[in-house]
Amino acid sequence: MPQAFFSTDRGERPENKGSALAQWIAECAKLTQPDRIVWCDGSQEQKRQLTSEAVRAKTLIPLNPQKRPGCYLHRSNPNDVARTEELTFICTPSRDEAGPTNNWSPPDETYRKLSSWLDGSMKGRTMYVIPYLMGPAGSPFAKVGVELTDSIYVAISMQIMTRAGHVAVEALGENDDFSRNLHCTLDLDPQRRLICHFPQDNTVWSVGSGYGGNALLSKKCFALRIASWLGRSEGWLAEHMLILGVQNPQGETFYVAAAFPSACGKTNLAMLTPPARFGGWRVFTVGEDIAWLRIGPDGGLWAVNPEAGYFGVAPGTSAHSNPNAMRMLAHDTIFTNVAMTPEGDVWWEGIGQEAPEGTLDWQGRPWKPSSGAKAAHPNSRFTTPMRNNPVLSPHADDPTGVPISAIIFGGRRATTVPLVLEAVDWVHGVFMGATMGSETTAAATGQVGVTRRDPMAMLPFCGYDMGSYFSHWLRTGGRVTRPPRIFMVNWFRQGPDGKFLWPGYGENLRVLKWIVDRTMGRVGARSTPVGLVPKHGDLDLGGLDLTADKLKEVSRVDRGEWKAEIESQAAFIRTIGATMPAELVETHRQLGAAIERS
Ligand code: GTP
Ligand code: SPV
Ligand code: MN
Repeated sequence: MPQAFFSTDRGERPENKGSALAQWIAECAKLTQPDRIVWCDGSQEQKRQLTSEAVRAKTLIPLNPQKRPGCYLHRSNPNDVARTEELTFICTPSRDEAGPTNNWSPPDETYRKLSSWLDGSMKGRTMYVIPYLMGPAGSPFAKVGVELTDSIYVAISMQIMTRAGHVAVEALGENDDFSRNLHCTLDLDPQRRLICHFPQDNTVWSVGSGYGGNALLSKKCFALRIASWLGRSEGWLAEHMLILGVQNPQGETFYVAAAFPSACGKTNLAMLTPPARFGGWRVFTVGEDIAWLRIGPDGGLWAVNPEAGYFGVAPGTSAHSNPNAMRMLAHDTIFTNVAMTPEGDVWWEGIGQEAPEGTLDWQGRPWKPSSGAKAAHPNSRFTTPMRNNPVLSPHADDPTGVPISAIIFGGRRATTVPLVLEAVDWVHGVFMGATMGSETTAAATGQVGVTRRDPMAMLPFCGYDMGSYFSHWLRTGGRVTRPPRIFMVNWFRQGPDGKFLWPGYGENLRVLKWIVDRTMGRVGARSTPVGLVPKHGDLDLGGLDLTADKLKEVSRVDRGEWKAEIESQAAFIRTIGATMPAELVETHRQLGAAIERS
């Protein structure tokens, strides 16, 4: 029998034993039979307690407190290092509701199968109850979720990633409208690993994994897959987007939301440091992974970041590429699967200096540069509160969100897609997002570097039929009276030597400047068959070491490459099938014809 008591410093627990929350927790405890139930109240005191417990259990390794105060290293099971898209399911009554791009399984059968795996699964373990609020307290955007987990790493991480504990219980009140997230690591056997979403029940059951988007259920599972479903019926959008504020030397601030696939540059763009030449410019982060967008009373699109922390990619982060991130990671951060130096500091590829002798790799084994293998896992990450970000926007906690002037889509493309393109109107912009491609990365298991269609960077995260999702975007365009302009960018085009042509990172501000100037009608553009591009001289490239040849190559719209792109888009449109909106099929036809004519 589970010893179902709530242990906490403050004795906090659902006041009403008969509440939907208390009942659901009791049901899950009856199934999983934990020895102990710990109610997470979100207090610093409890976080300290849990952290010491995790250190005793060797789940967290304290880093050198002189070099990284309040920082810890976690090493995940080597078989459990990234999201597993092939084990992620949308469980709707019919397959059509999940659509052709999602794995589907029927709800009843899936509940039965997972219940058999979960039966007694927390015996000898603690079940942590984490009530969390997504979005600023008091915001019309905000939603409550509750995650039950047997992982202390997940429990601690959730307190960084979300507004957890008391604030969420307060927001829920006597309401029964909360996302029910049950997570159990079982024995971390990939054969018994499944991440299942039941959108009709606002429920997620995740078993057999303890890492990232598989386990922090507030993130991809609730804030994207389930929330996209809720957004469709409630008339808003849940997107895989960063939100940034860019301030010009005149002191005007513009807000931009950008969707790039996993490990394609959201965190980096969201906290960009402008190049020296752009002294009067500043960038502020509202969000770096997820945006919830609603039409405001002014007819414009408004956005909040539902999260309160960042789960960001470590490799490639340096004082050069992202100085704000390096400052942010100096304290109170959990690092997962990075390398550790003999002095108890962290190290990863691209951190900006050589690894000292005696560095241990992400699995804790002695490592040498000559060993050929990476010291940090390519999907190694940091978990850090947004409060640590030195350029956090003063509006990050604003219940009304921020007004969006531009939406940017972008992928990782070695060829074809130029540095920046502007859509001629909303439908064209939705088409650009819907048909975009990107090369796969280490953020999910599977082959890296394969170009696939990743519509709006939501291929792994849309909780329902993709064609219906495109229609929702088109409908939103019909309702928004002051629509943001839509753009497409590509920081990742390569030269014949396989090197990136565009310097990226802080220099991306040059493109952002053109984008915000376009939204204000302060700069012109040139038409190409695939969209609008900067006129010669309009992109400020002063002080940049970029040859004319490279600039030409990074901006080139190549007829042959685009003919291949059109073919690949056509194949994708066929996959979507009958729910693909006719407007987008027609846009594709027109694009094909324009390229033929060019
Ligand atoms: P997720 O957290 O997986 O959603 O990733 P993300 O979209 O936030 O990507 P992130 O900013 O963490 O960047 C992923 C990788 O791309 C890192 O290794 C970065 O160093 C690299 N990167 C980011 N921006 C640029 C850029 O402008 N140019 C180049 N060449 N690389 C970049
Ligand atoms: C992504 O893969 O897009 C991430 C990391 O942001 S995870 O939380 O694992 O989904
Ligand atoms: Mn992401």
